[in-house]
Amino acid sequence: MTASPQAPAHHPAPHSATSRHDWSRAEIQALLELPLMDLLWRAQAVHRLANPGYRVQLASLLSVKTGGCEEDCAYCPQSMHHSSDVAGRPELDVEPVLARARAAKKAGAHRFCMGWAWREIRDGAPFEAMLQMVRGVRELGLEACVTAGMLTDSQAARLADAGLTAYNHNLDTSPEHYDRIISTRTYQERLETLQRVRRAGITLCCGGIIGMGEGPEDRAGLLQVLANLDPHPESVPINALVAVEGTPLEEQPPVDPLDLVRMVATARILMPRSRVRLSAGREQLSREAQILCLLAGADSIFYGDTLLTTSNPAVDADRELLAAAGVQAWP
Ligand code: SAM
Ligand code: DTB
Ligand code: SF4
Repeated sequence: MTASPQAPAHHPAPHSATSRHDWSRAEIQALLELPLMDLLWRAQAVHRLANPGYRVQLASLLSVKTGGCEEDCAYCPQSMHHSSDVAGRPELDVEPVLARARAAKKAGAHRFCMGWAWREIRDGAPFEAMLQMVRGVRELGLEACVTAGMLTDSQAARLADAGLTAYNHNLDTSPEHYDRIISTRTYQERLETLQRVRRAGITLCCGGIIGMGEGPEDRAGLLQVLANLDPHPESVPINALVAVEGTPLEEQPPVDPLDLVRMVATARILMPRSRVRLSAGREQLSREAQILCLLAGADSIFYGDTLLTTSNPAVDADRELLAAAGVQAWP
């Protein structure tokens, strides 16, 4: 199966929410800094047109290959450069991964995301296993997403043929702040990986993290690069840093939940038809702050007790959250 080169955006085109790809950084920073009530109002106007039911997609996440990664991403507990590295966990085989996918489907997930702590995909047995996992997840009727670092054109084509729905590769922060976070891979390399994924006809999941010591102009800068991609990434994960002990960012102060609300709302305005995924950091948010994020236009969450190596709210708590907000899981 080959994915269509022009994969449809998540939401149908609303009449008045046209997609732009020429946002200036100043315009975006002005949105981020609007009085909160005005920002929420604008985000809701866009969101209600694109997703009138405020439906939320549930995505389940599993780390297939954990730790021992060659990159030095300052936020990441899986880098071999940090004392936090959770090395020595065996890589999961195809069957246990598919068992987890079946369980996720039974629990109500709609997308199954699989992570590999790699700098890049290499050809060989682990890649063949990845393709089998993708085929198996698709056969269950779930969307399949992979995040595994950089890849070649031919690897992207083989993933597309296996039926991969989305490839996650984040820009993480602004081009200017990036060098303070990662030294082993350039921003340009990230953009090239995104282009390869697009060329293969796989949808893009691409976003970033707040709470890494960046300024307001960096948050606007990240959103500017994302919003000026044409087409927009179909899925935009917005993460709040989970400050893990043993990483260089372990002492970063927690993000103000309202800053996360502002990021989500601005992403929603800039990318009306994309799925905005409220990702890492939800455990640090109150129920009410999470509901504000849903109101601001987040329409997806990671669902399940763990992210890759850190914890996530319990499934029951998330069911209660959606019920309290009066929104339904998607579809
Ligand atoms: N190795 C692959 C890569 O970097 O492309 C895939 C896995 S990586 C863990 C996926 C994304 O998770 C990162 O790009 C980053 O945005 C996010 N992430 C990792 N650690 C995080 C943390 N401690 N807090 C918030 N987000 C995090
Ligand atoms: C994304 O942007 N966030 C997810 C997913 N894509 C792969 C990962 C969050 C990881 C949080 C830290 C951890 O659990 O290791
Ligand atoms: Fe490796 Fe990905 Fe973690 Fe960076 S974010 S250290 S590439 S696993």
